[in-house]
Order: sequence, then structure tokens, then C-alpha cells
Amino acid sequence: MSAADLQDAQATEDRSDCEVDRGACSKHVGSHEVIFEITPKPVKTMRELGFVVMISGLTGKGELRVDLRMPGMYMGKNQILLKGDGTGRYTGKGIIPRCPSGGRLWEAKVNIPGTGTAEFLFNVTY
Ligand SMILES: [Cu+2]
Repeated sequence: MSAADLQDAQATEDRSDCEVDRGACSKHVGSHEVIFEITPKPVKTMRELGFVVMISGLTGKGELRVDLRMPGMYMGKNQILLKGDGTGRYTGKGIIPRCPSGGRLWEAKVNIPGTGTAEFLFNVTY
């Protein structure tokens, strides 16, 4: 496959890096493992969703902020606050709006205090 062919294939292929309908996704940020999950599945727009983030080594009872956005399109500010239970598990609820152009790719940016962010790219279902 030529470089141009490869580029074409990448432009049309699914850009998600988290198959959120199949289970939890995991990334490493600094020394932390960050596990991200949304329920119920399939993950649909315009309904209340449960967000769960588990972070190894961050066991506070404070709040964790998740920013939801569509890559390349402003869909309004959508921040979800997750509450820690003291074991590294953070839970909260939020809604993903319907995209007027039918786009399905969303990014959840998990803000980890003092460390940075973990980004998860996933598709929603209509
Ligand atoms: Cu959109």
C-alpha cells in the first residue's frame, strides 16, 4: 500500500481508540492507569449515562472532571463531575447531545489532578 493509499484509508477509517460498547478502556498517564467506562451499552445520545473512571494511585474522595467534546466541532461545553469513593473509583452522570451532522465520534478528556489528562475517543450510537 502506498503512503497516499494509507492516508486515504486512515481518513475514512474509524478513529476511535476505545470500544466503549465492548467494555472498559484503559490508558496510562504518568504512573497512573486510567480505566474509563460508560453505561448503559450501547452508549446512546440524549439519555442519562453513567460514567466510571478508575485511577490507580489516586484514591481521594474529591471530584474529577471529565470534558466531553467532538473532535473538530464545537458542541457546547459538556463537563461531567465524577465523585470519588476513596478507592480510586469515580462515578458521575451526564448526557451526550445529538450531533446535528450525525457525527458519532466523541472524546472524553479525563483531568487527573497534578498529572495531566487521559483522552478516550469513542463512538456513540443513535
Ligand atoms: Cu457534532
